[in-house]
Amino acid sequence: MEVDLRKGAHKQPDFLQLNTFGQVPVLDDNGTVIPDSNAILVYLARRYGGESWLPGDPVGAAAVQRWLSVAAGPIAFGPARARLIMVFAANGLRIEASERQFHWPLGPWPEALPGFEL
Ligand SMILES: N[C@@H](CCC(=O)N[C@@H](CS)C(=O)NCC(=O)O)C(=O)O
Repeated sequence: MEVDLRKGAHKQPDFLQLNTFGQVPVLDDNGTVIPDSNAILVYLARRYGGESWLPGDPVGAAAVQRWLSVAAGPIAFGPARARLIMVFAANGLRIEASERQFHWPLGPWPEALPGFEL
């Protein structure tokens, strides 16, 4: 389903029924509705993947969760927010703060995370 963010379709009642936060993405998998990118990834891994997609053992599960947290934290508040400001001219957000965070996730520290490969 297409959602025209520029026209505010994500804030209309029909979309808010799918995601009360009025945000994309939302997955509709044959009637199973899952909002939130990380929740979607967990759903898809459990529904269609196997242990290699989302391990059940403590260390493997923690490694996956760590990457999901990176996506929801520094990536979301750095490059993703910078894009929001530049592409959608989002008001009330400061480009300087996002630019600062844009650079540090791309620095040397990702190599310390399990499963990091370039
Ligand atoms: N935690 C959410 C964040 C989603 C998000 O920020 N989506 C942005 C587009 S990438 C959005 O819909 N922004 C519109 C708004 O917040 O009003 C996720 O990971 O799915």
